[in-house]
Amino acid sequence: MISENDPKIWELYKKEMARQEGGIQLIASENYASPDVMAASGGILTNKYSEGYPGKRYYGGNEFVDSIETIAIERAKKLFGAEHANVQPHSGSSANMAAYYALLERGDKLMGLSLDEGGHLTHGLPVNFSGKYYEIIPYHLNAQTHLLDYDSIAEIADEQQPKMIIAGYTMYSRTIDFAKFRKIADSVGAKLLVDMSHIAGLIAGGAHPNPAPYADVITSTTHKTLRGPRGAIILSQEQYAKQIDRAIFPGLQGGPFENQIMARAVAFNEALQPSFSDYAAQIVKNAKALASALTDLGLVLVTGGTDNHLMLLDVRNRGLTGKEAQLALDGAGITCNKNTVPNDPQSPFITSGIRLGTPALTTRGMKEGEMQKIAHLIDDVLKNSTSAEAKSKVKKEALALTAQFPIYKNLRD
Ligand code: DSN
Repeated sequence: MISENDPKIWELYKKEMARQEGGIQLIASENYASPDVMAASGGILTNKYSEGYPGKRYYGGNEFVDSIETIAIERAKKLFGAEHANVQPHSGSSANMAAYYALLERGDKLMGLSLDEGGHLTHGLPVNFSGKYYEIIPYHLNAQTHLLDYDSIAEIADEQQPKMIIAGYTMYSRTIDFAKFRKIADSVGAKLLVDMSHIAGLIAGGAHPNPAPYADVITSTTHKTLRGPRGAIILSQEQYAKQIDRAIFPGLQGGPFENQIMARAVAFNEALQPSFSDYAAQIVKNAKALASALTDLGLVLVTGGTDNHLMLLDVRNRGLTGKEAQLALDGAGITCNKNTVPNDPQSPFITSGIRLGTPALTTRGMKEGEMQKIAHLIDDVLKNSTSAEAKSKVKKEALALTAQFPIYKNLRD
């Protein structure tokens, strides 16, 4: 019992539990994993060493772990229609690192969307390993529409002849055309890597096109829209199976976290159920409802709306930076993250925008009606960001709203 043996930590854990239960959680990359997923993640598989792969381990006692990992692999393949799955990456960054390590040579040209326009650290930030070990060729969103500009991507690819092109983003609210990316990659003989971390749950539930028919390799975290435990997977065509597996182990990792792999298996099973498609569809409906309610209130959304689970709010017309907006919302029980907008004059630590996403609220059972209410709460805070009274009023309303949609009520105390 942590409460008795380590009360200091337990008190903080209880506060975090109350925060997750009582707050309006709009961080687009977070979700509420099921009790089954969390039980697996915190279970006895945490005790086991299993370097290697099912049937080929360096330690004894892996007969049951082998079966669990094999089930996780089979479920991942089925969920996304992939030829090969590696379920061992500890994180999305490890997964991307392994994919590059498997398919590129150091110094090769790697082409991805620049971070300040929606890319990821591992897609080529100069201070990240990706920016240090590979020659990064950034591509950009269209300066007017802020949409992916496939013609410009094709031109840059033609000029630069990259070895790999990355599709997949941390902040892009529109559908990605994987067929167009395949065509561009083929035109220059590049590999196509899709980092579907953000949209994996939408893809699993049929609410976004599946990259599997087009990509050479797909990487994904498992804890975002997919609603599994923290961690990642790599899917690939069979021809890359050996290279990918060797890149993860022994290339980059030692013992896999079999507790997390079991939790991934449980999450994949949940995502294979028909109800998960309803969940994925509702995430998108909720995002569209939130986007449209915010727009009606005079707030500005980059690209004017969303096709998926997230949106980017440019808060400059409220006289705020992204950092100020995030802080003000935090003070009112609404959690989101500051985010750069295209051509942001502010630094990534200040920013001019906030990113909002609906996966977690949708898991709670909220629907379009609640999104309307939440848009008003956000608007109230952004209009009165320095008023403690206004924030306290919104916080009470947020608590009342979330109380109607309990998430872990049976796990408390
Ligand atoms: N940190 C993740 C996100 O919030 O999008 C990306 O790794």
